[in-house]
Amino acid sequence: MSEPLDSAAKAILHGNDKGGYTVPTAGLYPYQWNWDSMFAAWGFSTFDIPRAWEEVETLFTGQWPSGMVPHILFHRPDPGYFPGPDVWGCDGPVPSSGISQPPVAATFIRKIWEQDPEAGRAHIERLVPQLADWHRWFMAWRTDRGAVFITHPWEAGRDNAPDWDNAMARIDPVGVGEYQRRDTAHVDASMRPTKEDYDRYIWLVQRGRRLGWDDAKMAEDPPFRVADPGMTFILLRANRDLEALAAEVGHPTDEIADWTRVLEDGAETLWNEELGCYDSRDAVHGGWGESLSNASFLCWYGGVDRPEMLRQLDRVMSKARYGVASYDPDGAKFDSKRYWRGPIWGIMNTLIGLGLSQCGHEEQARRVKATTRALIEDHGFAEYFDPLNGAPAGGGRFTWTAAIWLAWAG
Ligand code: 9WN
Repeated sequence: MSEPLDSAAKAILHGNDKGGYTVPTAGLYPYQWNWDSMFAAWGFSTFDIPRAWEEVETLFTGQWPSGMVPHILFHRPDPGYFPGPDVWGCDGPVPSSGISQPPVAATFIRKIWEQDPEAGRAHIERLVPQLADWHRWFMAWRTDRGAVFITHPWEAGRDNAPDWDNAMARIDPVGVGEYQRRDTAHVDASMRPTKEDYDRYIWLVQRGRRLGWDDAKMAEDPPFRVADPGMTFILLRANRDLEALAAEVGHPTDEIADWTRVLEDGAETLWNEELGCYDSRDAVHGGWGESLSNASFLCWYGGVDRPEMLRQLDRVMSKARYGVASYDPDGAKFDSKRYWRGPIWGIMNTLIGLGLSQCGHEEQARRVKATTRALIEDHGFAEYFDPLNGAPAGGGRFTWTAAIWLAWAG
Protein backbone atom coordinates (compact mmCIF):
# COMPACT_ATOMS: atom_id res chain seq x y z
CA MET A 1 0.00 0.00 0.00
CA SER A 2 1.21 3.49 -0.77
CA GLU A 3 -0.62 6.44 0.74
CA PRO A 4 -0.25 8.87 -2.18
CA LEU A 5 -1.27 6.28 -4.77
CA ASP A 6 -4.20 5.11 -2.67
CA SER A 7 -5.44 8.67 -2.44
CA ALA A 8 -4.89 9.22 -6.15
CA ALA A 9 -6.84 6.04 -6.96
CA LYS A 10 -9.75 7.09 -4.73
CA ALA A 11 -9.73 10.55 -6.32
CA ILE A 12 -10.03 8.93 -9.76
CA LEU A 13 -13.03 6.86 -8.66
CA HIS A 14 -14.66 9.93 -7.15
CA GLY A 15 -13.82 12.05 -10.19
CA ASN A 16 -15.42 9.52 -12.56
CA ASP A 17 -18.45 9.02 -10.30
CA LYS A 18 -21.55 10.35 -12.04
CA GLY A 19 -23.89 9.60 -9.14
CA GLY A 20 -24.80 5.93 -8.85
CA TYR A 21 -22.48 4.83 -11.62
CA THR A 22 -18.88 5.45 -12.68
CA VAL A 23 -17.62 6.22 -16.19
CA PRO A 24 -14.40 4.49 -17.33
CA THR A 25 -12.73 7.86 -17.95
CA ALA A 26 -13.96 11.38 -18.65
CA GLY A 27 -14.24 12.32 -22.33
CA LEU A 28 -13.37 9.09 -24.13
CA TYR A 29 -15.99 6.90 -22.41
CA PRO A 30 -18.78 9.05 -20.90
CA TYR A 31 -21.25 6.24 -20.04
CA GLN A 32 -21.58 3.22 -17.77
CA TRP A 33 -19.74 0.21 -19.21
CA ASN A 34 -20.64 -3.20 -17.88
CA TRP A 35 -17.37 -4.83 -16.81
CA ASP A 36 -15.65 -1.53 -16.06
CA SER A 37 -18.40 -0.84 -13.59
CA MET A 38 -17.94 -4.14 -11.78
CA PHE A 39 -14.22 -3.41 -11.34
CA ALA A 40 -15.23 0.04 -10.08
CA ALA A 41 -17.60 -1.54 -7.55
CA TRP A 42 -14.82 -3.80 -6.29
CA GLY A 43 -12.54 -0.76 -5.95
CA PHE A 44 -15.19 1.22 -4.08
CA SER A 45 -15.77 -1.73 -1.76
CA THR A 46 -12.29 -1.22 -0.27
CA PHE A 47 -13.45 2.02 1.35
CA ASP A 48 -17.21 2.48 0.76
CA ILE A 49 -19.29 -0.71 0.58
CA PRO A 50 -22.69 1.04 0.16
CA ARG A 51 -21.30 2.90 -2.87
CA ALA A 52 -20.07 -0.42 -4.28
CA TRP A 53 -23.57 -1.90 -4.05
CA GLU A 54 -25.02 1.20 -5.66
CA GLU A 55 -22.74 0.71 -8.68
CA VAL A 56 -23.89 -2.90 -9.07
CA GLU A 57 -27.58 -2.11 -8.60
CA THR A 58 -27.40 0.68 -11.20
CA LEU A 59 -25.92 -1.70 -13.78
CA PHE A 60 -28.75 -4.18 -13.23
CA THR A 61 -31.43 -1.49 -13.80
CA GLY A 62 -30.43 -1.88 -17.45
CA GLN A 63 -31.12 -5.63 -17.66
CA TRP A 64 -33.33 -6.57 -20.61
CA PRO A 65 -36.40 -8.82 -20.22
CA SER A 66 -34.36 -11.53 -22.02
CA GLY A 67 -31.86 -11.49 -19.14
CA MET A 68 -29.12 -9.78 -21.17
CA VAL A 69 -27.21 -7.06 -19.33
CA PRO A 70 -25.98 -4.54 -21.93
CA HIS A 71 -22.39 -3.55 -22.46
CA ILE A 72 -23.14 0.19 -22.22
CA LEU A 73 -25.92 2.03 -20.39
CA PHE A 74 -26.49 5.51 -21.78
CA HIS A 75 -27.97 7.09 -18.65
CA ARG A 76 -27.49 10.66 -19.91
CA PRO A 77 -26.84 11.67 -23.54
CA ASP A 78 -23.28 12.75 -24.34
CA PRO A 79 -22.15 13.70 -27.85
CA GLY A 80 -18.52 12.78 -27.04
CA TYR A 81 -18.95 9.06 -27.78
CA PHE A 82 -19.87 7.23 -30.97
CA PRO A 83 -21.96 5.12 -31.47
CA GLY A 84 -24.51 6.56 -29.04
CA PRO A 85 -28.07 5.43 -28.19
CA ASP A 86 -29.55 6.76 -31.44
CA VAL A 87 -27.29 4.46 -33.47
CA TRP A 88 -27.97 1.37 -31.36
CA GLY A 89 -31.75 1.94 -31.38
CA CYS A 90 -32.48 -0.37 -28.43
CA ASP A 91 -35.56 -0.26 -26.24
CA GLY A 92 -34.49 -1.83 -22.94
CA PRO A 93 -35.45 -0.32 -19.57
CA VAL A 94 -32.51 2.13 -19.83
CA PRO A 95 -31.13 3.39 -23.19
CA SER A 96 -28.35 0.93 -23.97
CA SER A 97 -26.26 -0.95 -26.48
CA GLY A 98 -27.65 -4.23 -27.82
CA ILE A 99 -24.80 -6.58 -26.90
CA SER A 100 -23.31 -7.74 -23.61
CA GLN A 101 -19.80 -7.79 -22.12
CA PRO A 102 -17.61 -10.13 -20.02
CA PRO A 103 -19.80 -11.25 -17.09
CA VAL A 104 -17.39 -10.60 -14.23
CA ALA A 105 -20.33 -9.37 -12.11
CA ALA A 106 -21.10 -12.52 -10.08
CA THR A 107 -17.44 -12.82 -9.09
CA PHE A 108 -17.12 -9.23 -7.87
CA ILE A 109 -20.55 -9.29 -6.25
CA ARG A 110 -19.36 -12.27 -4.23
CA LYS A 111 -16.16 -10.45 -3.27
CA ILE A 112 -18.10 -7.37 -2.17
CA TRP A 113 -20.62 -9.46 -0.26
CA GLU A 114 -17.89 -11.38 1.59
CA GLN A 115 -16.55 -8.15 3.05
CA ASP A 116 -19.79 -7.54 4.95
CA PRO A 117 -22.20 -10.45 4.51
CA GLU A 118 -24.89 -8.97 6.69
CA ALA A 119 -25.03 -5.62 4.91
CA GLY A 120 -24.90 -7.39 1.56
CA ARG A 121 -27.62 -9.96 2.17
CA ALA A 122 -30.52 -7.92 0.81
CA HIS A 123 -28.45 -7.12 -2.26
CA ILE A 124 -27.53 -10.70 -3.07
CA GLU A 125 -31.09 -11.85 -2.46
CA ARG A 126 -32.18 -9.42 -5.17
CA LEU A 127 -29.20 -9.92 -7.47
CA VAL A 128 -28.90 -13.73 -7.54
CA PRO A 129 -32.04 -14.21 -9.68
CA GLN A 130 -30.91 -11.38 -11.96
CA LEU A 131 -27.47 -12.94 -12.36
CA ALA A 132 -29.06 -16.33 -13.03
CA ASP A 133 -31.24 -14.77 -15.75
CA TRP A 134 -28.17 -13.22 -17.36
CA HIS A 135 -26.13 -16.43 -17.23
CA ARG A 136 -29.13 -18.37 -18.62
CA TRP A 137 -29.24 -15.90 -21.51
CA PHE A 138 -25.55 -16.57 -22.24
CA MET A 139 -26.14 -20.32 -22.17
CA ALA A 140 -29.15 -20.02 -24.51
CA TRP A 141 -27.86 -17.47 -27.02
CA ARG A 142 -24.08 -17.36 -26.79
CA THR A 143 -22.76 -20.92 -26.56
CA ASP A 144 -21.36 -23.20 -29.21
CA ARG A 145 -20.35 -26.71 -28.08
CA GLY A 146 -20.30 -25.23 -24.57
CA ALA A 147 -17.89 -22.38 -25.33
CA VAL A 148 -19.12 -18.79 -25.14
CA PHE A 149 -19.07 -16.93 -28.44
CA ILE A 150 -19.33 -13.24 -29.17
CA THR A 151 -21.46 -11.65 -31.88
CA HIS A 152 -19.47 -8.42 -31.96
CA PRO A 153 -15.83 -7.74 -31.01
CA TRP A 154 -17.02 -5.21 -28.42
CA GLU A 155 -18.85 -8.01 -26.64
CA ALA A 156 -15.53 -9.62 -25.64
CA GLY A 157 -14.22 -6.31 -24.30
CA ARG A 158 -11.09 -6.96 -26.44
CA ASP A 159 -12.14 -4.91 -29.41
CA ASN A 160 -9.39 -5.31 -31.99
CA ALA A 161 -7.71 -8.49 -30.69
CA PRO A 162 -6.09 -10.55 -33.47
CA ASP A 163 -8.50 -13.33 -32.40
CA TRP A 164 -11.23 -11.87 -34.61
CA ASP A 165 -9.15 -10.97 -37.67
CA ASN A 166 -10.13 -13.99 -39.77
CA ALA A 167 -13.84 -13.73 -38.93
CA MET A 168 -13.85 -9.95 -39.40
CA ALA A 169 -12.23 -10.32 -42.83
CA ARG A 170 -15.27 -12.31 -43.98
CA ILE A 171 -17.57 -9.32 -43.36
CA ASP A 172 -18.11 -6.96 -46.26
CA PRO A 173 -19.34 -3.79 -44.55
CA VAL A 174 -21.36 -2.79 -47.59
CA GLY A 175 -23.72 0.15 -47.08
CA VAL A 176 -22.31 1.17 -43.73
CA GLY A 177 -22.37 4.81 -44.86
CA GLU A 178 -20.61 7.85 -43.48
CA TYR A 179 -20.10 8.28 -39.75
CA GLN A 180 -17.95 10.36 -37.47
CA ARG A 181 -15.71 8.55 -35.00
CA ARG A 182 -15.16 10.31 -31.66
CA ASP A 183 -12.50 8.10 -30.08
CA THR A 184 -9.70 9.44 -32.28
CA ALA A 185 -10.55 12.99 -31.17
CA HIS A 186 -9.63 11.94 -27.60
CA VAL A 187 -6.59 9.69 -28.15
CA ASP A 188 -3.98 9.08 -30.84
CA ALA A 189 -5.34 7.07 -33.79
CA SER A 190 -2.26 4.78 -33.77
CA MET A 191 -3.45 3.40 -30.42
CA ARG A 192 -7.00 2.68 -31.59
CA PRO A 193 -8.71 0.19 -33.91
CA THR A 194 -8.44 1.00 -37.64
CA LYS A 195 -11.15 2.36 -39.97
CA GLU A 196 -11.53 -1.16 -41.46
CA ASP A 197 -12.33 -2.41 -37.95
CA TYR A 198 -14.76 0.42 -37.25
CA ASP A 199 -16.66 -0.07 -40.51
CA ARG A 200 -17.33 -3.64 -39.43
CA TYR A 201 -18.18 -2.68 -35.84
CA ILE A 202 -20.79 -0.23 -37.10
CA TRP A 203 -22.06 -2.58 -39.80
CA LEU A 204 -22.73 -5.22 -37.12
CA VAL A 205 -24.59 -2.65 -34.99
CA GLN A 206 -26.72 -1.65 -37.99
CA ARG A 207 -27.59 -5.31 -38.60
CA GLY A 208 -28.65 -5.82 -34.97
CA ARG A 209 -30.79 -2.72 -35.10
CA ARG A 210 -32.45 -3.83 -38.34
CA LEU A 211 -33.37 -7.12 -36.63
CA GLY A 212 -34.72 -5.32 -33.56
CA TRP A 213 -31.95 -6.94 -31.45
CA ASP A 214 -34.13 -10.06 -31.44
CA ASP A 215 -31.94 -12.98 -30.32
CA ALA A 216 -33.67 -15.56 -32.52
CA LYS A 217 -33.54 -13.40 -35.64
CA MET A 218 -29.93 -12.50 -35.01
CA ALA A 219 -29.05 -16.18 -34.74
CA GLU A 220 -30.18 -16.80 -38.33
CA ASP A 221 -27.30 -16.74 -40.78
CA PRO A 222 -24.95 -14.97 -38.35
CA PRO A 223 -22.16 -12.97 -39.98
CA PHE A 224 -19.84 -13.09 -36.96
CA ARG A 225 -19.63 -15.62 -34.14
CA VAL A 226 -16.32 -16.36 -32.50
CA ALA A 227 -15.99 -18.56 -29.42
CA ASP A 228 -13.73 -16.72 -27.03
CA PRO A 229 -11.54 -18.15 -24.25
CA GLY A 230 -11.98 -14.86 -22.37
CA MET A 231 -15.77 -15.00 -22.27
CA THR A 232 -15.77 -18.74 -21.65
CA PHE A 233 -13.40 -18.65 -18.67
CA ILE A 234 -15.03 -15.54 -17.22
CA LEU A 235 -18.52 -17.05 -17.37
CA LEU A 236 -17.19 -20.33 -15.98
CA ARG A 237 -15.69 -18.52 -13.00
CA ALA A 238 -18.75 -16.28 -12.56
CA ASN A 239 -20.95 -19.33 -12.60
CA ARG A 240 -19.00 -20.99 -9.78
CA ASP A 241 -19.40 -17.78 -7.77
CA LEU A 242 -23.08 -17.56 -8.64
CA GLU A 243 -23.61 -21.11 -7.41
CA ALA A 244 -22.04 -20.18 -4.05
CA LEU A 245 -24.18 -17.05 -3.77
CA ALA A 246 -27.31 -18.94 -4.78
CA ALA A 247 -26.71 -21.55 -2.07
CA GLU A 248 -26.33 -18.73 0.43
CA VAL A 249 -29.76 -17.25 -0.32
CA GLY A 250 -31.60 -20.54 -0.89
CA HIS A 251 -31.92 -20.10 -4.66
CA PRO A 252 -31.90 -23.39 -6.67
CA THR A 253 -28.38 -24.41 -7.70
CA ASP A 254 -28.93 -27.45 -9.98
CA GLU A 255 -29.31 -25.48 -13.17
CA ILE A 256 -26.24 -23.36 -12.34
CA ALA A 257 -24.15 -26.45 -11.62
CA ASP A 258 -25.22 -27.88 -15.00
CA TRP A 259 -24.02 -24.73 -16.77
CA THR A 260 -20.64 -25.09 -15.09
CA ARG A 261 -20.26 -28.63 -16.47
CA VAL A 262 -21.27 -27.49 -19.97
CA LEU A 263 -18.77 -24.63 -19.86
CA GLU A 264 -15.98 -26.88 -18.56
CA ASP A 265 -16.45 -29.12 -21.59
CA GLY A 266 -16.80 -26.07 -23.82
CA ALA A 267 -13.48 -24.65 -22.67
CA GLU A 268 -11.73 -27.78 -23.95
CA THR A 269 -13.11 -27.12 -27.45
CA LEU A 270 -10.88 -24.01 -27.40
CA TRP A 271 -7.64 -25.93 -26.95
CA ASN A 272 -5.50 -25.36 -30.03
CA GLU A 273 -3.07 -28.27 -30.03
CA GLU A 274 -0.86 -26.81 -32.71
CA LEU A 275 -0.41 -23.46 -30.98
CA GLY A 276 -0.33 -25.15 -27.55
CA CYS A 277 -2.80 -22.79 -25.90
CA TYR A 278 -6.46 -21.86 -25.44
CA ASP A 279 -7.46 -19.99 -28.57
CA SER A 280 -10.56 -18.45 -30.11
CA ARG A 281 -12.53 -20.52 -32.62
CA ASP A 282 -14.81 -19.41 -35.45
CA ALA A 283 -18.20 -20.84 -34.50
CA VAL A 284 -19.68 -20.37 -37.98
CA HIS A 285 -16.94 -21.46 -40.38
CA GLY A 286 -14.56 -23.30 -38.07
CA GLY A 287 -10.85 -22.48 -37.85
CA TRP A 288 -8.74 -20.98 -35.10
CA GLY A 289 -8.12 -17.35 -34.27
CA GLU A 290 -4.46 -18.37 -34.02
CA SER A 291 -3.92 -16.07 -31.10
CA LEU A 292 -2.21 -16.60 -27.79
CA SER A 293 -3.67 -13.66 -25.88
CA ASN A 294 -4.06 -12.54 -22.30
CA ALA A 295 -7.54 -14.13 -22.47
CA SER A 296 -5.89 -17.53 -23.04
CA PHE A 297 -4.32 -17.08 -19.60
CA LEU A 298 -7.72 -16.75 -17.91
CA CYS A 299 -7.86 -20.57 -17.77
CA TRP A 300 -6.85 -20.60 -14.08
CA TYR A 301 -9.43 -17.90 -13.31
CA GLY A 302 -11.99 -20.29 -14.80
CA GLY A 303 -10.59 -23.07 -12.62
CA VAL A 304 -8.89 -24.93 -15.48
CA ASP A 305 -5.22 -25.84 -15.04
CA ARG A 306 -2.82 -26.88 -17.84
CA PRO A 307 0.96 -27.23 -17.49
CA GLU A 308 1.44 -26.02 -21.09
CA MET A 309 -0.20 -22.71 -20.18
CA LEU A 310 2.28 -22.15 -17.35
CA ARG A 311 5.13 -22.58 -19.80
CA GLN A 312 3.50 -20.16 -22.22
CA LEU A 313 3.05 -17.68 -19.39
CA ASP A 314 6.72 -17.83 -18.43
CA ARG A 315 7.72 -17.19 -22.03
CA VAL A 316 5.28 -14.30 -22.56
CA MET A 317 6.22 -12.67 -19.25
CA SER A 318 9.90 -12.90 -20.02
CA LYS A 319 9.31 -10.67 -23.07
CA ALA A 320 7.63 -7.81 -21.25
CA ARG A 321 8.58 -5.84 -18.21
CA TYR A 322 5.20 -5.43 -16.59
CA GLY A 323 2.93 -8.44 -16.72
CA VAL A 324 1.04 -10.17 -19.48
CA ALA A 325 0.90 -8.66 -22.98
CA SER A 326 -2.52 -8.86 -24.62
CA TYR A 327 -1.03 -10.72 -27.57
CA ASP A 328 2.03 -12.97 -27.82
CA PRO A 329 5.10 -10.69 -28.15
CA ASP A 330 6.61 -13.37 -30.44
CA GLY A 331 3.46 -13.42 -32.60
CA ALA A 332 3.42 -12.00 -36.13
CA LYS A 333 0.68 -9.47 -35.33
CA PHE A 334 2.20 -8.05 -32.15
CA ASP A 335 1.87 -4.25 -31.96
CA SER A 336 2.97 -2.79 -28.63
CA LYS A 337 0.72 0.28 -28.91
CA ARG A 338 -2.46 -0.78 -30.64
CA TYR A 339 -4.98 -1.54 -27.97
CA TRP A 340 -5.68 -5.28 -27.71
CA ARG A 341 -2.91 -6.32 -30.11
CA GLY A 342 -0.04 -6.17 -27.61
CA PRO A 343 -0.54 -3.65 -24.78
CA ILE A 344 -0.85 -4.64 -21.15
CA TRP A 345 -4.18 -4.20 -19.39
CA GLY A 346 -4.12 -4.04 -15.60
CA ILE A 347 -7.53 -5.64 -15.28
CA MET A 348 -6.48 -8.67 -17.30
CA ASN A 349 -3.33 -9.02 -15.20
CA THR A 350 -5.62 -8.95 -12.17
CA LEU A 351 -7.92 -11.72 -13.37
CA ILE A 352 -4.92 -13.81 -14.41
CA GLY A 353 -3.28 -13.24 -11.01
CA LEU A 354 -6.45 -14.16 -9.12
CA GLY A 355 -6.70 -17.35 -11.15
CA LEU A 356 -3.08 -18.36 -10.68
CA SER A 357 -3.40 -17.90 -6.95
CA GLN A 358 -6.62 -19.87 -6.80
CA CYS A 359 -4.93 -22.78 -8.61
CA GLY A 360 -1.99 -22.70 -6.21
CA HIS A 361 0.55 -21.18 -8.60
CA GLU A 362 1.66 -18.70 -5.97
CA GLU A 363 5.02 -17.81 -7.45
CA GLN A 364 3.52 -16.83 -10.82
CA ALA A 365 0.63 -15.06 -9.06
CA ARG A 366 3.09 -12.98 -7.03
CA ARG A 367 5.02 -12.10 -10.16
CA VAL A 368 1.93 -10.91 -12.04
CA LYS A 369 0.84 -8.85 -9.06
CA ALA A 370 4.30 -7.34 -8.41
CA THR A 371 4.76 -6.31 -12.05
CA THR A 372 1.27 -4.77 -12.14
CA ARG A 373 2.03 -2.83 -8.97
CA ALA A 374 5.32 -1.59 -10.46
CA LEU A 375 3.55 -0.66 -13.69
CA ILE A 376 1.11 1.64 -11.89
CA GLU A 377 3.79 3.02 -9.56
CA ASP A 378 6.02 3.86 -12.52
CA HIS A 379 3.44 4.90 -15.13
CA GLY A 380 0.17 5.86 -13.43
CA PHE A 381 -3.49 4.96 -13.90
CA ALA A 382 -3.70 4.74 -17.69
CA GLU A 383 -6.22 2.70 -19.66
CA TYR A 384 -3.47 0.34 -20.88
CA PHE A 385 0.31 0.29 -21.31
CA ASP A 386 3.06 -0.52 -23.77
CA PRO A 387 4.42 -3.92 -22.62
CA LEU A 388 7.97 -3.14 -23.72
CA ASN A 389 8.55 0.06 -21.73
CA GLY A 390 5.35 0.59 -19.73
CA ALA A 391 4.46 3.83 -21.54
CA PRO A 392 0.87 4.78 -20.63
CA ALA A 393 -1.61 4.62 -23.52
CA GLY A 394 -5.25 5.37 -24.32
CA GLY A 395 -7.29 7.31 -21.76
CA GLY A 396 -5.81 8.61 -18.49
CA ARG A 397 -7.25 8.67 -14.94
CA PHE A 398 -8.85 5.35 -15.69
CA THR A 399 -11.43 3.89 -13.32
CA TRP A 400 -10.56 0.21 -13.62
CA THR A 401 -6.84 0.79 -13.23
CA ALA A 402 -7.52 2.80 -10.05
CA ALA A 403 -9.92 0.09 -8.84
CA ILE A 404 -7.47 -2.78 -9.23
CA TRP A 405 -4.82 -0.73 -7.46
CA LEU A 406 -7.10 -0.40 -4.44
CA ALA A 407 -8.50 -3.92 -4.45
CA TRP A 408 -5.55 -5.99 -5.59
CA ALA A 409 -2.28 -4.55 -6.94
CA GLY A 410 -1.52 -1.78 -4.45
C1 9WN B 1 -16.25 -0.28 -26.83
C2 9WN B 1 -14.59 1.04 -21.66
C3 9WN B 1 -14.42 0.02 -22.78
C4 9WN B 1 -13.95 -1.34 -22.24
C5 9WN B 1 -13.51 -2.27 -23.36
C6 9WN B 1 -12.50 -1.55 -24.23
C7 9WN B 1 -13.11 -0.26 -24.78
C8 9WN B 1 -15.06 0.44 -26.15
C9 9WN B 1 -14.42 1.37 -27.17
O1 9WN B 1 -13.49 0.58 -23.70
O2 9WN B 1 -14.18 -0.57 -25.64
O3 9WN B 1 -16.94 -1.00 -25.88
O4 9WN B 1 -15.13 2.28 -27.63
O5 9WN B 1 -13.26 1.20 -27.50
O6 9WN B 1 -12.03 -2.36 -25.25
O7 9WN B 1 -12.96 -3.45 -22.81
O8 9WN B 1 -14.98 -1.93 -21.51
O9 9WN B 1 -13.41 1.13 -20.91
